[in-house]
Amino acid sequence: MMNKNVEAAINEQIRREEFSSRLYLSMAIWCEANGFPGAAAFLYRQTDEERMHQLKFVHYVNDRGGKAALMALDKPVADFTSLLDVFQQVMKHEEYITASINELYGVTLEQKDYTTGNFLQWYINEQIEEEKTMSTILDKIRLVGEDKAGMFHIDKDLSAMAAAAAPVPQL
Ligand code: OFO
Repeated sequence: MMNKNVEAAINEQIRREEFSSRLYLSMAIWCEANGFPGAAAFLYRQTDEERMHQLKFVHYVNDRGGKAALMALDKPVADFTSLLDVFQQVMKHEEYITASINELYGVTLEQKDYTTGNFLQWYINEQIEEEKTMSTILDKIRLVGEDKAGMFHIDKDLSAMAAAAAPVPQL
């Protein structure tokens, strides 16, 4: 049987991952409507990634004899001032998710649930990768500033990144 405190903390994380998926969907919609099809493709893929993160937790809880639970979600922000604004918010959100995964890891240590702590290593590594990717994108956007041609190239880059990325695993 799963430790109840760990189960509750993972269910909270399930909510955060599900919200991440919605937030990136909202950003993808804005990008698509504002002339950034590459950024939109990149963020639509991130939406699927986050759903996969959510499902991975759902299956883990259920497989260990617990019960995954869904919660109400907030309405994500829908308006952005620029592509820079979008990716600044992505970065801020990923930092928040990293902190929440670390907090969850802390709960598993407190509860001496080392099996779940071990399972969380995958998420810890995933966050390192995601923060790195987002910070690279953000650096590029900052570099071109308001330059329209530069922006066009960044959007093309994001499109290529989305096309080259491995398919999101179906869990
Ligand atoms: Fe699941 O939050 Fe980053 O990815």
